[in-house]
Amino acid sequence: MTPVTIERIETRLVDLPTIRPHKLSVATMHGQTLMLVKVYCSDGVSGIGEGTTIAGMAYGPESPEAMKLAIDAYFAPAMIGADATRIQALMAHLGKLIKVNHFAKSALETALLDAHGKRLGVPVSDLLGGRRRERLPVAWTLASGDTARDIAEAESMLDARRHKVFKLKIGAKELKADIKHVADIKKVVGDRAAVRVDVNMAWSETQAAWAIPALADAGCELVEQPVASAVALSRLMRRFPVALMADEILQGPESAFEIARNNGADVFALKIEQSGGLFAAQRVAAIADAAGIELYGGTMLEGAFSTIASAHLFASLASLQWGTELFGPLLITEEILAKPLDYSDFELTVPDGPGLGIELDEARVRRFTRDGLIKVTR
Ligand code: MUC
Ligand code: MG
Repeated sequence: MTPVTIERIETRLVDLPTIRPHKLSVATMHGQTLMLVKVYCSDGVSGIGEGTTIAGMAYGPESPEAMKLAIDAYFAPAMIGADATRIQALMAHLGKLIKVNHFAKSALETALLDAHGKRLGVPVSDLLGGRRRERLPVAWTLASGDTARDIAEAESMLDARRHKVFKLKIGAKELKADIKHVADIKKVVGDRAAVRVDVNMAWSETQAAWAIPALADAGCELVEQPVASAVALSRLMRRFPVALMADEILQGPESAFEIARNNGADVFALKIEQSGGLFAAQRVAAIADAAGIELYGGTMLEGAFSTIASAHLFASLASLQWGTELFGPLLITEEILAKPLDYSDFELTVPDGPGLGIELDEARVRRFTRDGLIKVTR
């Protein structure tokens, strides 16, 4: 049998506005940039992957521009001519040639899985062992920076049956102001919705030790990445009646193992990009399961391609105790797919077509593409 090889790789940056400013402790986002990569194979099949981060370089180590450059200059030349069907072997080879660059690796692995699923006529979830669920619960982040506006947004999400779990972004203001913000929102939504917070590493350990009990009293059930240090997070564990979640400190299987070994979190925010791809995220999930750590399907506020790649993985996991936050496409004003995703009844339907099961609306996306396409061929 002639091997199926990679013939051409295209990358592009797509700049899209957000529906409102999205305020995190580290930055305020007004738009989102998707780095889309398309891998063309010798059998005529192609696949699309996405690398997306939050607020340029304010959140993670790779900017969209850096992901694109790394693919154009380093990954693509090493991939052209390689067997497109031996995805794990190819990713292991690339791992030896190129250090870290987790987001770029996740984008490329997604594109290869999308293509291979299309080639075999199966969804990506089948390539990951098969889905255990068709629909995923999806949380929404309230992050307008204004309590009244967040309450109005929560009410409209509940009315539309879109979300009944709300993550509040805190850490930019004084502790007391943040706690009041959380308490005010929880008071209004009551038992109709769960309230969680993400501090994005903004607090010192002593600030966290003071604030977490007050958040628990306010009805908050989960505190995500309150401090920057893994050691400090592990010292905060088991002191409060709320779950503590690791996000930024979770950078793939090795860090997952270290956190687990040090009893460093109750919950992992599992992210395909931060982990270094879908297979790496699958290994993070296995470590969590073995250590008795619970799982939450996280997001980098990605567009449809990385969101749906994540959905295929999350649908295949044995445990997903805290649901997901795969709402990224809903934060963007523009629809980039030929057929929109199904968000309904507080959940997202995992597409069941071949590959990712979604199709890019090329004409639409071209309008938002920065500087045109870059192609790398042999
Ligand atoms: C993060 O820190 O978890 C996820 C949801 C959101 O609003 O921001 C992201 C990143
Ligand atoms: Mg987070």
